[in-house]
Amino acid sequence: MTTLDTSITENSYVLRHDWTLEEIETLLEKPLFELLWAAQKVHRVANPGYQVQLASLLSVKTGGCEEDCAYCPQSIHNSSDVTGQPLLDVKSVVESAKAAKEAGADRFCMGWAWREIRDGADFEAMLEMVRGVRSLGMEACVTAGMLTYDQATQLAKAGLTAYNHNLDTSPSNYGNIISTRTYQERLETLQKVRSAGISICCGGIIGLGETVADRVSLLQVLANLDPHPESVPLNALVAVEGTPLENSESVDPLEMVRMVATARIIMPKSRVRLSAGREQLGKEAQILCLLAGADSIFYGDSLLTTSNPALESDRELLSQAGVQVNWDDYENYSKKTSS
Ligand code: SAM
Ligand code: DTB
Ligand code: SF4
Repeated sequence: MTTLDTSITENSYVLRHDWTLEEIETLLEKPLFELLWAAQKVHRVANPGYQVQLASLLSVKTGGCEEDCAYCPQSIHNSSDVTGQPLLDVKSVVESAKAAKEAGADRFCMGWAWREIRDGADFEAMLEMVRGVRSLGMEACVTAGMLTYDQATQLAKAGLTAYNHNLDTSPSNYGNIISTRTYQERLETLQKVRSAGISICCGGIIGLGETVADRVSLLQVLANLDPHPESVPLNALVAVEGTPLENSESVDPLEMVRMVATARIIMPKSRVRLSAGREQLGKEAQILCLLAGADSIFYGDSLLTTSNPALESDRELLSQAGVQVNWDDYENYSKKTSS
């Protein structure tokens, strides 16, 4: 029996960091039902009693970004650049986090359309926002581009739970999507975050025109990080007008199901987040993703600059799927406001 067979046929899971491309491709291309069954077995053993975590997103600094990511409406290189948006202040960000908590979110993710963090008033405000979100008893995640080790340490001291920094696609496809930074720079930032003691949120996007081999290669880089990223967001491209990818063919929803299931098997204990592009997936495919081991969604009417399913329709989706969610804050708040 090969290592691959033993990782997924027994009622146990293994944390490995030596996944080969062949092993990952074999999983990704398995007959769908076999893949789903293998992913479910791993998920139930690795994460008994798991709940689906609701994370809300807020764009603190929108648009005007110097990087040239081909998928992103916030890049100055794309004609969709969302300009003229002032930076949000600490009070309004913490208020949004409170509202997200009352709607049922456990985690609050804040985004800055920056190439890198620079020291100064905006960074001090970021630290204050992190402290504010943490004081609500929520997990706090920041995504703001590259940073120095010293900045990572200050974020850790402020109580930051996780830093989101995606690898997006395979090393060999990266240059086709972004030319203003390298894969190596991404990996170095992740290393700084990790050594400061902050957990890593790192994933990618499908639908960028990549091949199956690119997806396999992205998954291999993620799974061979040691330890695995604690959080792995999987996005389906939201094709935004004015970006070079605006006319990309839409992703077959089952491709996302396969990505989620494979990620679950090779990174058994990581939180796999079904991220951007849920509106295009449809209800049934989202439920299949939850079945395949996705254990988080972005919850809230908007992502950073694009829309996301409405809160009410997500509550219905989660209830129809029959998954466990920690609704304590939502229920307490609803009781308080209705009495
Ligand atoms: N500037 C920071 C950075 O790039 O790390 C943070 C913000 S950036 C918007 C966060 C992530 O959102 C990107 O790495 C990418 O994976 C995802 N993203 C951005 N635009 C997207 C789109 N149109 N469709 C799907 N995912 C997208
Ligand atoms: C991630 O992987 N996806 C989220 C979060 N991390 C920051 C962002 C999705 C952005 C989708 C496009 C937009 O709304 O601008
Ligand atoms: Fe800037 Fe991030 Fe958008 Fe790239 S993905 S253009 S780095 S905001």
